[in-house]
Amino acid sequence: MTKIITAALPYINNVPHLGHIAGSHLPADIYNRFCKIKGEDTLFVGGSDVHGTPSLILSREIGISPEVLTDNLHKVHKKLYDYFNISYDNYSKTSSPIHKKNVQNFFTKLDDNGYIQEKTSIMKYCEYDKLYLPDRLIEGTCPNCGYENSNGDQCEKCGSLTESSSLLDSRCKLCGNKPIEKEDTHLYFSLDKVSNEISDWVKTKEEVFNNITYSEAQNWLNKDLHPRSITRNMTWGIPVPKKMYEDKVFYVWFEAPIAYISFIEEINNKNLWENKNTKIYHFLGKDNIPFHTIFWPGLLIGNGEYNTPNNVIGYNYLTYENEKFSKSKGVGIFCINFLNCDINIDSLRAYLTYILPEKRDSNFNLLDYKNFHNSELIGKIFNFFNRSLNMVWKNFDGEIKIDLSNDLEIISKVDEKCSIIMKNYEIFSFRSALSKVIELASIGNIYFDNEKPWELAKNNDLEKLKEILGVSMYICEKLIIFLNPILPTISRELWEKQLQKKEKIHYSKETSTSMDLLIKKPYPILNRIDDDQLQNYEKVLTREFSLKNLINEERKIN
Ligand code: B3M
Ligand code: ZN
Repeated sequence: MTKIITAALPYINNVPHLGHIAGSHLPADIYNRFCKIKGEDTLFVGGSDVHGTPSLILSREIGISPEVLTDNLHKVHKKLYDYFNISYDNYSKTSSPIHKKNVQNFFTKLDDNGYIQEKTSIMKYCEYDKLYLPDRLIEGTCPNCGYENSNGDQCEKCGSLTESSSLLDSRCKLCGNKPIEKEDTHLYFSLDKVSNEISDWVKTKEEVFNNITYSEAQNWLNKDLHPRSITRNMTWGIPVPKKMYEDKVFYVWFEAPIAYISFIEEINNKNLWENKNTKIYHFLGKDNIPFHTIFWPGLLIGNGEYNTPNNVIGYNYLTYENEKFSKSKGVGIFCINFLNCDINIDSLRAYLTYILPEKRDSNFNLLDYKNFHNSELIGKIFNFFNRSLNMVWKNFDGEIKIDLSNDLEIISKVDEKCSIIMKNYEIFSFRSALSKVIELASIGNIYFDNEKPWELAKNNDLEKLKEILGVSMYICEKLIIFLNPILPTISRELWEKQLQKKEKIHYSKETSTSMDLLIKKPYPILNRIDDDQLQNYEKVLTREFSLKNLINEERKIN
């Protein structure tokens, strides 16, 4: 059995902000790493969503072609996900040749299966810009909630998917003029024809989807699923392989999900997606849920060749100082600034996990980050490592070889906590998994305080001392294993360098009471963050940057 894990494909019209990391890349990465410590086979893919109007407009603004723009911004994105240690097996882009072929074949199959229809309708046309206006270039009042600056494809405020033709009093986003109406013929995917299958499929996910995913999907099913247009009047995109449509490209939301399949094919066999033993997990933010629970399964069902996803793990929003992160409004922390900041990335990942917007929106706050780092990570977890390792080093030259079958009471308490942590990871409750890991460290600290090994050392009761430290190292090992998905660098260093373990980090349910370790001389793992440092982080991280300069820099490097 292989698990395919994906994170939503970021649009390539800016650099990512922390909300993107917390809302898809990081949780997908945590899950991938968790599966690995269970010894499972996974492929984790993602990539840049390069097509669509926003990147086209940006390229015009900067005065370069959309290819040059997105190729270079793609590199910046890739660099940042590497920096955050996102363990992609393939981070690709939707301009890849395999993807183009796959999208065209996917479409042809849908067409052959009778799920594509033509529809002539009145489109918005801007006489000033001489352009049929794609959804993204139209704004107007949302027919659902009345929000005045709603986009033509999805209302930012209520999240409903609108067709631009349904917007009230629409305006051209480029020039602000009112577009005229002009006839044009487009291709539509007959979502209505698969609506029963989609609804049956969503029903099977009642106990599987998290609350936000299930309720968003249900909201959608309660509306009429009608045919959705999948072609656009543009040149930047994947050409439609059908007579009379050669000058049109596919709508980004039609082709982007197919990229998951393409990115698997780039590094493995596409058949993997068709194999009934493969399981598929999509991680994404709230606004992407309808596309992944309705539209995408609809496309897969219509195509007929591929498996539908096993789970869609949707996230709420991360806000920054209580405002929504927004690339366009410049609110929040732009990941590009991390490249000039000496913040410890594992510790930041841990904080993001601690506040992951799983059940509701959550707020990123630097002071809160500092407190978490100092009191939870250092005060509880690393404090326990330090005190245990130091005593092993000082009293036994780093060697602990002992049978712990007399300590089953504490060991079973630890194992019980481990099963709870496993369960939490298993059901994608990563916040709670981390809280339970912190509780496990507290079990260790309380044990240590009660047993007072420093007194045993003073009284030279070495046998008893060894036993207490043996139990402590048992807890340390478990901590390292369960910290690995969240703090991959530190946990690996502890495992390989500090504990000098040869085998990979791996969790096994069976309790093994024999402890046989030879550790290296302990060294400080993480330092506390003080107020000056925090101020400095804030200054660096919220720094404004020019996208144009960034892209020009990137072009120079390459
Ligand atoms: N690019 C939307 C977004 O970045 C879109 C996701 C595609 S996932 C297939 O939020
Ligand atoms: Zn215009």
